[in-house]
Amino acid sequence: LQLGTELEQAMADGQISVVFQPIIDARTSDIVSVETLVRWAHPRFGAIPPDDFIHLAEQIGRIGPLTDHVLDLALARCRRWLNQDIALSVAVNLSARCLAEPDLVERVQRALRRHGVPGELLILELTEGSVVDDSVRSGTVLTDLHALGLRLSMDDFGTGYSSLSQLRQLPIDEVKIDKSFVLGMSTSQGESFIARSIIELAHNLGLRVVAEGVEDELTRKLLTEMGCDKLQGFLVSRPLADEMLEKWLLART
Ligand code: G
Ligand code: G
Ligand code: MN
Ligand code: NA
Repeated sequence: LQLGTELEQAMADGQISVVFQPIIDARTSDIVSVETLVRWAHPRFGAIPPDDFIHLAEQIGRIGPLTDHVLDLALARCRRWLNQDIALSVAVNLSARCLAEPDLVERVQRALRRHGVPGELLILELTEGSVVDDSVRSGTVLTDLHALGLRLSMDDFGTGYSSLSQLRQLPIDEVKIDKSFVLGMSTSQGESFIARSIIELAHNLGLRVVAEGVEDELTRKLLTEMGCDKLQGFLVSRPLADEMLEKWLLART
């Protein structure tokens, strides 16, 4: 919990940064978006993994400010790409807690305006756990976010409790097949079958599908044949710091 109290100062000091992992169109291999992943370079403890401090931020009620900070960094970059005529969508992860914050929609709207980024270029990644919550499902937060023009993506799909029929009732645009299934695809028929089923069902519901954790060529080939729309994983690229992403983009065009 000591760390938690340092979080605010860490944001002010620039210890909290983001990296971007490219996501490509499965058919054309064009880059279509990047996922923003937060990093904490602690002066004494070194790199602290997000899995550790995000949980902490939630516990001490500071996930809101952290999310705003990440959104701010992501949209600032997005604006700079726009200035260079690169219309790249940027995805930001939202923890379940964020959806319960009454001012979330307003904060997202203000952030888009502040950076002059159209909502169409923002993707918010939600976890399955957050949308099975009754208050989220019965409330208007997802519809209100969607009304800003942004897209909603269901992260880690297949590991939680949501069903595709629930997804149909919510304004969700795409699902991300959890990497635990994708990682096993080249060696296990069972995993491949799960991926195929998710893609078929999602397409029948009019949703796009992203596969994350694509690490090898065989998996890429299988997913593309299954009609998966977008691919993300170490085969395409690791998460990259801003300067490296620009080099990566240049090298591909
Ligand atoms: O690279 P990776 O170790 O970044 O991410 C580990 C986990 O942390 C993933 O589940 C990812 O979704 C989550 N994560 C990364 N960045 C953020 C963020 O900005 N907000 C939230 N809520 N989760 C994040
Ligand atoms: O939960 P979320 O999907 O937001 O987490 C993204 C996480 O997945 C990050 O920690 C990122 O570094 C990791 N990741 C991205 N691509 C790959 C991959 O190809 N293989 C593995 N093992 N992890 C990946
Ligand atoms: Mn994610
Ligand atoms: Na995921």
